[in-house]
Amino acid sequence: MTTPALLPLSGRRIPTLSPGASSFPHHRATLRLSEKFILLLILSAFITLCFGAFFFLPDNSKHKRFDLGLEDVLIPHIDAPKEGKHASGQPGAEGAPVVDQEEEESLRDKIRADHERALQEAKEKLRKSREELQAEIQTEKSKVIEDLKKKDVGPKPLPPVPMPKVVGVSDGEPADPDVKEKRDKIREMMKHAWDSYRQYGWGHNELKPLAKKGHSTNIFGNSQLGASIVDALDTLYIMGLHEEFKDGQEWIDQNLDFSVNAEVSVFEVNIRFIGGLLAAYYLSGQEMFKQKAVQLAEKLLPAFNTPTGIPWAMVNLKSGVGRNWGWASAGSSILAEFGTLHMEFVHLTYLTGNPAYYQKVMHIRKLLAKMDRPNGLYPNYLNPRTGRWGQHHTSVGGLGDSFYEYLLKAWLMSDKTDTEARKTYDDAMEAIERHLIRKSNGGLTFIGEWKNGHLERKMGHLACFAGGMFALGADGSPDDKAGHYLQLGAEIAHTCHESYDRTVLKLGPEAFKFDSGLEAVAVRQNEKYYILRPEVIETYWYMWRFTHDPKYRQWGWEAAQAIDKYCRVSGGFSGVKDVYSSNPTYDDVQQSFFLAETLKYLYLLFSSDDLMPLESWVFNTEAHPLPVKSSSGKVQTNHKHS
Ligand code: DMJ
Repeated sequence: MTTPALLPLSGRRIPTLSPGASSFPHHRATLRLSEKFILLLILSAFITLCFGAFFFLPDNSKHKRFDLGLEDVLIPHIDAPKEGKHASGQPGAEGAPVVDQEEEESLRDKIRADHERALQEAKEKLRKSREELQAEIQTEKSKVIEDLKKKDVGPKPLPPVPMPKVVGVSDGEPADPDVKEKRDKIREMMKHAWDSYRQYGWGHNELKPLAKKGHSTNIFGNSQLGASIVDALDTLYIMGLHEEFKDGQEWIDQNLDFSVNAEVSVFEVNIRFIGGLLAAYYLSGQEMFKQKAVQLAEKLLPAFNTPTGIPWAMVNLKSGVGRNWGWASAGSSILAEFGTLHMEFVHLTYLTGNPAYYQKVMHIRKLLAKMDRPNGLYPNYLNPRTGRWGQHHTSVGGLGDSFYEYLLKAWLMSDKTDTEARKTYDDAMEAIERHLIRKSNGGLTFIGEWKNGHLERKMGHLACFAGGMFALGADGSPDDKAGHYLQLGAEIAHTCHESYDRTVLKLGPEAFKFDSGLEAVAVRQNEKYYILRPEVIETYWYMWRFTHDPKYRQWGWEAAQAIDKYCRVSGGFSGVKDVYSSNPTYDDVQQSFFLAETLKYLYLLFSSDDLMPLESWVFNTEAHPLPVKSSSGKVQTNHKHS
């Protein structure tokens, strides 16, 4: 018998008959073929059925597991058989746990419902498009990464640096009971300012003492950074208001966050926040303040990314994008802003070991040293793109002031080793004396403003700080001119006192003239306001420390009384709009510098000199004390006053 040979699959199947089969009709062979096909079909249907049965019919073992699960769920119910639930009368049923059928059914229903819900969720997932699912997975992934990052990103560890022994933070209680009484009054004013802010403006930058709510300005980027808390901390500490200090410390620790989308003033944030935090750190020794100062300083660094390295006036804390004030001449940066970073940045490098801060401020100094100066004067405006001066305006008041102050203080803070800073200061003072300082017809020494080759005989309240600066810089001035500078300081103090004394409220105007018979009085309505500024009182304090002439305490007390009488309201202290009016209106702002500076200088004026001695501490332009650093770069730790 021959068997049909199988042809390659691609060929037709043609049976090859054995010789004995040659008589089979052709159609019979065809019939057999279709039978085979039908058989094959039946077979495959059967196999499919078996598979189906195997996979889809209920599985006993699964049932077993389900039952076990169910038993587990039921155990608590059957542990204690309930009355009437026994299969009474049945042998062996006595005491045996019997499950209520209804109860079992309800549990089964619950489990079924759970399964249904899970199935529904799975179906919904499957209905989503590939893109939607991918997006969901991506979101989940990023969330996990973010969570991990949050766990990892604690404050960067800072190198250990010697913490100075705090020098001269004594009680400073004056021996004279009358002076003590005055000092107590200043502390009470601070309490009123702080408590009011605590009650009505807590966490906001400043306070509206009449509206009794928070206040802010664009210098803080309209975000709630608690400027008054940071600015007030060291004053609270120096005054011994420790509960209040702790309260502020806690707020800073828990709430002060610089990862905010806020465009802030680099200068203001530096002098108020970095200065305030550093001073709080040095006074209290609390590491947290240092950490916060460094976190903030890192956010300011992108402001220096300009073609010249002269920083932008403003920087966005989140994006790092910088820009300048719209009102500044030809897109310029401001001398008093980019020139008032040195003290804080030197300390930042010391505390972090990161040279970037020091390099940035030294770069500014070097760049300025190379520039031509009209009449030896520094114009207030400098373009950070071109490195050229803007308008040739020079001022020791607004827009220029603290640049000169920081030259002198860089020298003092370096324990008088930064002689380059001292020389730059001396040269600047010489040019200022020659071109800006004059005596009025009535014999008052004033500092005018230089505008395009012309001297404007007007002095701003801000420029009154210079009396203190001249006194502070007297020792160490060239050609033994110490006496001359101390005298100049005294004359400026006198002029500024006159600007207060010639008003109705005995508070000084924002700017005053020495022209056409006018002597130290404001002319324009928009120069008659007093916004709780410190500069005149600051000068009284420095003059007091260097001369101990009682008139400075007297003048300081006059100012304190006037502030208490005309600026105090139930919700704090407010600026006034016209110091020449016996019925002034309020501006409804309690400035943060009132707590940082005005009240601090008043308190120090009525304290003994061993509180914050000037040989050991240098006050930044917001009155935040920073310790003197010796030539080795270390913060001074031992001092005769300690
Ligand atoms: C303070 O913020 C600082 O003293 C700054 O240097 C200029 N003046 C204000 C207060 O008047």
